[in-house]
Amino acid sequence: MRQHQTFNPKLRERTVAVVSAAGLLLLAACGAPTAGAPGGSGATSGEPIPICFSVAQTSNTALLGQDQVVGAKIAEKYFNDKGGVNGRPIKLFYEDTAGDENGAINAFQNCINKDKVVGIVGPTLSQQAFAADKIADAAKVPVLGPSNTAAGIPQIGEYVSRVSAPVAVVAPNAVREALKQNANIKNVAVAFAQNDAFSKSETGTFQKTVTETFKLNLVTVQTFQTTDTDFTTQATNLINSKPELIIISGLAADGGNLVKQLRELGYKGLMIGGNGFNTTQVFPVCQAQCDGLIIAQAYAPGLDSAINKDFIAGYDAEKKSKLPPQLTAQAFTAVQVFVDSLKAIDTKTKLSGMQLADIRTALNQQMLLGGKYDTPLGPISFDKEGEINQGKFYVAQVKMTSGTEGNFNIIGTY
Ligand code: 1QQ
Repeated sequence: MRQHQTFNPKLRERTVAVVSAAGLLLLAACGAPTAGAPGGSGATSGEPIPICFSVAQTSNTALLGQDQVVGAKIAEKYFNDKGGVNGRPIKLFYEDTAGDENGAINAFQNCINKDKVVGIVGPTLSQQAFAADKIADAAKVPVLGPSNTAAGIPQIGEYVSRVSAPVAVVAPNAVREALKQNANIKNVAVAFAQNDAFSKSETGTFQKTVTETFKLNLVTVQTFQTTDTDFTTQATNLINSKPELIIISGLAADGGNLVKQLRELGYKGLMIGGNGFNTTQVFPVCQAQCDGLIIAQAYAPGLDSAINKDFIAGYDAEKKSKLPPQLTAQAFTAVQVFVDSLKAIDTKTKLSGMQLADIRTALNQQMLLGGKYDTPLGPISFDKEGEINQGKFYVAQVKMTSGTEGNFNIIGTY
């Protein structure tokens, strides 16, 4: 029943899991015969395999979380229609984390103890991941971050991985594109949300890219809170520092408002928004003033692969658009990684004969084996710490099409 005991030093302490009450329950529930071919299409039968999808469905952070729920719903239907896990369906438990640390901790506890899931996809924010992931790690429940991009996430614990490439890899590309659009950029101003772990991590990357990689002048660093709505002071200070480029690391609501207020106060130069802007939900916030915003991304709808086309068809059926945003693609990918990994485990040792604790451990180990997953993000794998290996990245520029609607047009591929 135990698998791959020695391949990964991170996992070498693993011992055979004791038979827990939860494990017995799962075992008892899993006895039904299975149908459908591995990886193929077909009917599913038997007790569904429980997976938690735990992101922000309420609070300001739901501007980001709603995109993620869409991706999870598409994945749940798509993979179940294709035969689930070798014939057994999956069932996602949508536990709302809201926007703060306590919300994420409560949601994760529900996933682990109430829903008794094999793994958790979530939470939305790195700020929440640093609080909640260690609870799942201590319970030996694999967590797959769908959107946590701060430095240090996979290092939280051996059960923590992510499909969201880190800011250090993704963010610098936005500065490269800005310099292509204006070769005369010399002075750069930045602003970041100082109460948010991702924003602090991302601004560090941006500031280093500006000063060390491109030897530009960092003329001011302004701070704000993710709860702020009035940015008059920061916007005035940013404009007074006379930058040719302003870079903002915040979340959709606060960041979007800062962009809007900068334009309203007369700033005409280029602007980069970080990963917190990577949702179409930011468009109603900054409206016409979103236009021209440059944003680095880890997904492009144009990727030519069968799985990406299927994903886009699922998105189109749901949202009447062929341009899914990055957070939706990453959410789909996270569910896919769990499904593909569970299939691989089940092919070797039937899940129906395993204890819940052993399935959780095997699922974590399976991801860290270094195998490739063909996803809408392209082919990905994980390193031994659970960090994603991804080959291609993109930079988009916002084109507003009406008052509150717009698109992320891909302008660069890296
Ligand atoms: C993080 C992020 C968020 C902006 C994703 C929604 O990258 O918190 O790490």
